[in-house]
Amino acid sequence: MADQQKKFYITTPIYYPNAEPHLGHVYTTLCADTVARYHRLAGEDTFFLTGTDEHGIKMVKTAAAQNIEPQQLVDRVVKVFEDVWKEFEVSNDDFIRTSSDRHKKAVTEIVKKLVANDDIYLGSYEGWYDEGQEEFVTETEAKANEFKSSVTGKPLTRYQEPTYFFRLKKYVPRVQQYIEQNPQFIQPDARRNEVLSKLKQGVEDLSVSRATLKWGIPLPQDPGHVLYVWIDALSNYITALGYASGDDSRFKKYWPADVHLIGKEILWFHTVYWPAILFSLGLPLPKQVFAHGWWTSGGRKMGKSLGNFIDLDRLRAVAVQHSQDALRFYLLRAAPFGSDLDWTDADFAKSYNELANVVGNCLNRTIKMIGRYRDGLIPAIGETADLDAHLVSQTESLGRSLASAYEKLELQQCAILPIELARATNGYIDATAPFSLAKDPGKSKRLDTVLNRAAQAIKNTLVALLPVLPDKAAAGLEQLGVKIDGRTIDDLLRDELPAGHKIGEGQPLFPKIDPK
Ligand code: ME8
Repeated sequence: MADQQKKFYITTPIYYPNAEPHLGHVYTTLCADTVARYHRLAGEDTFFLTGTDEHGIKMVKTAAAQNIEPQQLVDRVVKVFEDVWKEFEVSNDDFIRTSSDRHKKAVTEIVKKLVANDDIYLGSYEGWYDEGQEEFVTETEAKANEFKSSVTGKPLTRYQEPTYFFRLKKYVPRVQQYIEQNPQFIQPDARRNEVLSKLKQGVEDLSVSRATLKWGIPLPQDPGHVLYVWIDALSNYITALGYASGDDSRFKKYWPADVHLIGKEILWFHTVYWPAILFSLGLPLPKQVFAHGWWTSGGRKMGKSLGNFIDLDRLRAVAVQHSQDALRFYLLRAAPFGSDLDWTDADFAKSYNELANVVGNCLNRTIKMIGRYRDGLIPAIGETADLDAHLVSQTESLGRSLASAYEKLELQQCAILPIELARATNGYIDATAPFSLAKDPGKSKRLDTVLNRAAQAIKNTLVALLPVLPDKAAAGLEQLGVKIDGRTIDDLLRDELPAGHKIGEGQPLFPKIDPK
């Protein structure tokens, strides 16, 4: 009997629809998209989720400033998010909105379960509140940051009100033990240490409701309160799968998530609150929470007033001028995955030139030579030489090194490894000099081998780039006459272009851009 198909479930944060998506949102979403595309191409049953986090005071305030209801605001901005993901060819399988009925119903059931476990109780809270982060901060933390948000720098607000609490403290020892015993749970490692040391400083129970707010999910046991807000938001990862609904077949198939991909500022919520909630629900924890770094622009925090904000219009302009795939490549290429990143036009140009001069050039010269010297037909291997061995082994091992890079979410490597093969192929072509071989009829068998090896190598480069450059890599493969036809990445890498295979016309994949 065939092995059961492996499944893979990846999520992005659900974004606040109080403003249009910008570079940060596009980054996380395209990174997750690349990983999802890889796992799909590997033949796994893949589920990729994104969505929007629509409750909370931020939405209420933004709506009030625009003289509209929160629902009108989120309906408008969520549409922008959905359209943008289509425009950027994001391959998400679902889009969860926290204001949707399916989410609200399931969250109500989740809260009932937490209440039934005696994990939610009524208390009263007075404290410093960070509105940007939607969390209370301790007195010590507030003082240390001069009563300003440690993340946004905005002044903290003083709140006192009756509120329901979730018994976070009760679960802390289990959460801590889980993190210690499962090194893969929080990645990168440095982030894991941050969470562990913060846990050791002590944790309070979590305020999870507001009596002063209407915009949110009413608590089933006390509808005068709405849920606020991390239980609502974090639950999206299971409500989207149909948990606590009539049909939980997707939940049974895909949970636990393989990766929650997030920015580093929301790591604490995903690795302390979320596990505690899941423990209370008696559910398994996600296999990994990966926190990536933050983008700055031109060396400074992005800001609308600073004029360095990489907004949608800017991203669209880049995509129109250089292609969406060039943008995708730059985002992955810019820094090791997990580190902070800085957007500069000079770096973008460098990364574009790498695509053009290494991959585009390798494909183009290989296709041209096979057209000119062999009428566009892949020649059979003829005379071999020592020089071939290195390229052959690099061509064959790419699949393994790529699998390991995706396994460890080394996304920069996922972009670079295929490029390195194209670079080696260019070196091989330079060293074997097919143009001189072609002049000597006695070297015809040697030329056969060189052309064959170069074609197999650029074919594998393009196959390996499919998750990173979905359009350009497919276009390049089409030029080589390769049909993807639902084959897996392993098949596509392993199946050589056979002797006699007809390749197509060469077209520059990454045209040179005139400097303006
Ligand atoms: O935090 N660099 O939503 P959000 C890199 N709704 N990534 C960035 C970024 C930057 N400069 N700015 C934003 C929320 N991001 C909550 C999440 S999840 C259950 C609830 C990305 O709209 C990054 O992924 O503020 C970050 O975690 C996310 O956008 C925050 O989006």
